Amino acid sequence: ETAVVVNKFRGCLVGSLLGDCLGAPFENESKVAKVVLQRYFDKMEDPNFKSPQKQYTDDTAMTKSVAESLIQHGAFNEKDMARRFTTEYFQSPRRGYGQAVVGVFRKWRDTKMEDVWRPAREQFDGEGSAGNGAAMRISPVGLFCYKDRQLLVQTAADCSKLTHTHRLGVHGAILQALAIQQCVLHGPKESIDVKSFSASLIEKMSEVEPQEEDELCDMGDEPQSYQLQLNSLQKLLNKNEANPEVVVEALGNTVLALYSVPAAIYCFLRAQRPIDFIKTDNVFRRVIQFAISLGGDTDTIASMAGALAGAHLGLDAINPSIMKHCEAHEIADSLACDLSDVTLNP
Ligand code: R7I
Ligand code: MG
Ligand code: MG
Ligand code: MG
Repeated sequence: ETAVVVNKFRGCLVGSLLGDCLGAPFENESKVAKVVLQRYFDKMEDPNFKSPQKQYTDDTAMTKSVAESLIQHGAFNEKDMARRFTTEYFQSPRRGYGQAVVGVFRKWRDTKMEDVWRPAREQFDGEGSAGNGAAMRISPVGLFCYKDRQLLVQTAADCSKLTHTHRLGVHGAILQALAIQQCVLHGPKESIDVKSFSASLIEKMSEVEPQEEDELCDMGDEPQSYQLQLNSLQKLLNKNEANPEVVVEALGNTVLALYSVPAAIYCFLRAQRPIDFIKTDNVFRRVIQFAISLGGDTDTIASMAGALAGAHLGLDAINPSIMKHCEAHEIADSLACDLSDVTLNP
């Protein structure tokens, strides 16, 4: 029981790292050629293939900070987490951070974090960022809070609001954390019932999203934005859709959380079954290869999808040759072990 959960934590953080590292070279390509991608993954799986390691990006840099902070304090600590984001950014600024979020790091540095929440609220003329930067780093929260949904929703919201206060940025992170939780609670060997998995997310998001039109923000905001996206996701599942263009048309593939978190969850769910243009029996590989095939924000969509696949299947399901091609895979694994320790033995 404990061993299973530890394996899932490790699969989740390593899976998130691999999606980021392997997806990063394709970021912002509007279309990724299926043949190129098949060959890329075949090479990565070949134990004799040598190449420089793929570097991780901001997605992993920030995920590491979230994990380290939770491990250190055994709880969410806003100032500590903000300090880690800032230190990490100024040590290694060229990891492909979003254009606006670096403004938050600078304000934290310049104001000595007098009010840790304020810089994020000031983003985009006071609207707050709706980018996927909160969702991309949320898997340690989904793991750490997996036993308590209320705590999970609250912690995901707090963690998001350090940099992203737009409702859609926050809710995207909550949705991804809820999906991580469902993967941890699900038996590793049992196949996922994709309909009940998505129905359960819709049900939970109905408790998170407002019921009525109060003050709506822009960027695709509606009272039940994520529930609407999840309804589209279910329609695609019913059609067993695997054509990247159709998936992108329905769910999006951009840097906005609303148009990338549901896409990542779709990739995870659809790739439980074979996909004709992806030749592999390895489900983890199929998930991230499918995610990258969508193009657009490939590192982030593959990272979020990879975190879900790893949290479902566990570390054992990830090909070690692929892992070795990714920078800092040992660090992700060791953080996952430490995080499982503070989570299971509080
Ligand atoms: O969300 P964020 O941390 O960026 C994460 C993305 C991932 O793909 C990473 O891999 C990395 O490449 O960046 O950073 P933000 O700067 O907060 O948001 C990202 C982008 O989303 C912004 O630069 C804007 O283009 C867009 N965006 C918005 N545009 C208009 N109005 C986010 N919020 C808004 C908004 O409210
Ligand atoms: Mg990135
Ligand atoms: Mg980018
Ligand atoms: Mg990205």
